[in-house]
Amino acid sequence: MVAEPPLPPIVEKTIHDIKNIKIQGARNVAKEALKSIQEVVKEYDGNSADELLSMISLAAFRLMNSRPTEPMTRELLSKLLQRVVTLAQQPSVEKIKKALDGSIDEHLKKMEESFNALAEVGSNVIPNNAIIMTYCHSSTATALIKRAHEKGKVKEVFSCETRPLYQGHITANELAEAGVNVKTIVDGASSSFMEDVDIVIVGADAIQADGSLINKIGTRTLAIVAKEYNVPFYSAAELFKYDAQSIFGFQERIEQRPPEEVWNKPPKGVSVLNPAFDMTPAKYITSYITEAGLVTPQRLPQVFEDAYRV
Ligand code: RUB
Repeated sequence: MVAEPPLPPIVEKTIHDIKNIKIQGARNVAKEALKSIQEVVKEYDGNSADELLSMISLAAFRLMNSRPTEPMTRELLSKLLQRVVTLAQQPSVEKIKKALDGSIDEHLKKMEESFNALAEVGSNVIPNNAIIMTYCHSSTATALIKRAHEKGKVKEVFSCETRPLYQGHITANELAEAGVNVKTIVDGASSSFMEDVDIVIVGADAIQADGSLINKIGTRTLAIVAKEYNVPFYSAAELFKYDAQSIFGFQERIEQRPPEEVWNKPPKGVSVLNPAFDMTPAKYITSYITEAGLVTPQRLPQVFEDAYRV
């Protein structure tokens, strides 16, 4: 087997942090992946256009595969790779660096704009004096809850702790720091509190062509419980969460994580399964909250196509 050339240390570190969930949430993964490539571009002090472009391509491919269930990272890095291809005939290293740096800045700026637009739409969806339930840590969901809080609309938030890695603690911390009244509950308690809840808001890792949502394991359970209690269930998702390959019948691959995260030393005869995500069918989702407004699961593929496949 031929050994792959080494990656720049910043890219190695970013991949390591993504795999270990130090960098978590689809949006942060995509953003940090882009930023690490930008740093490589900025720090390149060689004089070979070929060397620079192959280094960036390899880094992008490896980052894309750092976690399997991340279409936003795949989509944004693919766009960057398309830019790399257009620069292949460009002999000037400085011009390539400027073009890639500019292209990454542009992606990061667009991400920020859509994030803000989505937070505004989402804050309008939240009713006055709302009791909200959320799950895991989604920077998108927390952004819109914080925006609604600034408008004085949030009474309290139930934050499910989210086994096995407790990303719900990040959510609770972040919301408490913003002054939101937040209560942490164990995942199994969601149905005990659901009848008090006005609205459930979760994030999204991927949305498939049939409108289904892929998000942290346990999201589907929460959606089923919400339906039982007639509580609207929203997913806050930038359109880039849409898996454009799913229209061709490809199913998003669910990441399987190390069993030790669940039980470090299980007794003999016990095996541990640790899927990172699950799939919530479209019928449980009231609507996606996107930068283009509220989009029902059925309409999402078309809205994505209209926005990004010019
Ligand atoms: C995080 C998770 C989040 C989505 C959306 O899982 O499921 O809901 O990634 O996050 P993990 P965001 O902790 O395993 O990455 O809204 O920040 O993109």
